[in-house]
Amino acid sequence: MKRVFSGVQPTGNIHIGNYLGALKQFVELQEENDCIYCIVDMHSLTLPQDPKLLRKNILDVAALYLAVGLDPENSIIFVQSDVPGHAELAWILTCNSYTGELSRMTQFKQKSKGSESAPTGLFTYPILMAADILLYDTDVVPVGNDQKQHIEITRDLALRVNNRCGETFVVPEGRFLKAGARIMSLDDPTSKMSKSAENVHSRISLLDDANKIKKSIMKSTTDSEGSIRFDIENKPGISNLLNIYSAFSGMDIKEIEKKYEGCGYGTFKKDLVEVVVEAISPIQQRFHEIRNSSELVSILKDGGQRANAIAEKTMKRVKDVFGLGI
Ligand code: AQP
Repeated sequence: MKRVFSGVQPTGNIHIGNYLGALKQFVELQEENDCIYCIVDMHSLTLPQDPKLLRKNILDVAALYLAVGLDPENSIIFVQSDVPGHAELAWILTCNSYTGELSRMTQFKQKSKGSESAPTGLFTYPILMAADILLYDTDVVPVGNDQKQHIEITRDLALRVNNRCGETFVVPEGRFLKAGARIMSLDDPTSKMSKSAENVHSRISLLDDANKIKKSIMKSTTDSEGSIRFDIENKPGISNLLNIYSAFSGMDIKEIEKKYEGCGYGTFKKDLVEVVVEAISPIQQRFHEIRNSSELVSILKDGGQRANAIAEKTMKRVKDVFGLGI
């Protein structure tokens, strides 16, 4: 049985990219693995947060975890800041990382936009993510394709410490979905769909109602060619919509191209609205039931205790290796 770890930031607007790139895989993996799923609230502090909204968003992500099908009997579901080992290990890893390797992270470059006043936490984000993963002796990390670089730096850090100090960490592997692994923005299909983009029609949030979904899909950027075929280079908008259609319907891209041969973009988009709404309605229904139940907080508390028990063992080992404490 393999140890699986992953997390989602409670920054609101969880979208279909987060679902297809991450949450859906979480559910698939829980039957045959020892899974730990975290709500990474400390990561969200890399950009300013409203404290009240952050609390609400933490519970929203927890309810979404359960609504998509995570089973707290099977998987450990918890909030990152409930386990002190994440911050402790992050500092030890920080001291074993290089500023050069962190400077190469594309997510940092994109989010900091070259500004000197970008928060330092944005720069060291990959180290906290490495700590999250290494703290639980993780074998497999299911994430979206956008996280490839961060998984690489986690592996580099684990190998570096193992080489310097002897076997300390399990070296994890990323698990990236092939089809539709990277869902792109609906208004700019050359950048990834994101929670923080200003335009609400650039994404489909998992909690959007049918009207909003319809508006966003119908408005989505395509091209003037008018034929429905997959071609990322020349037709990134239609290719992204085909990816979304395929991921939610289970149909092959080729099959979908055939089905819509000779049809206009309007017909295809209307059908896509139906496919998406049908797929996410049951998740929304479960979300609303769970979000208001008293069980939610006890599931997170229990998960925090179970996660802490594992983390404390790792931290004891790591502190011994580095000669920390007495
Ligand atoms: N567009 C995407 N396509 C596929 N997977 C995606 N993920 C994010 N965006 C896409 C995957 O979702 C998981 C959780 O993401 P996160 O909460 O850790 O943060 P993120 O990657 O920073 O997500 P966003 O949505 O892009 O938020 P902002 O706008 O705040 O940056 C990860 O596994 C990620 O790969």
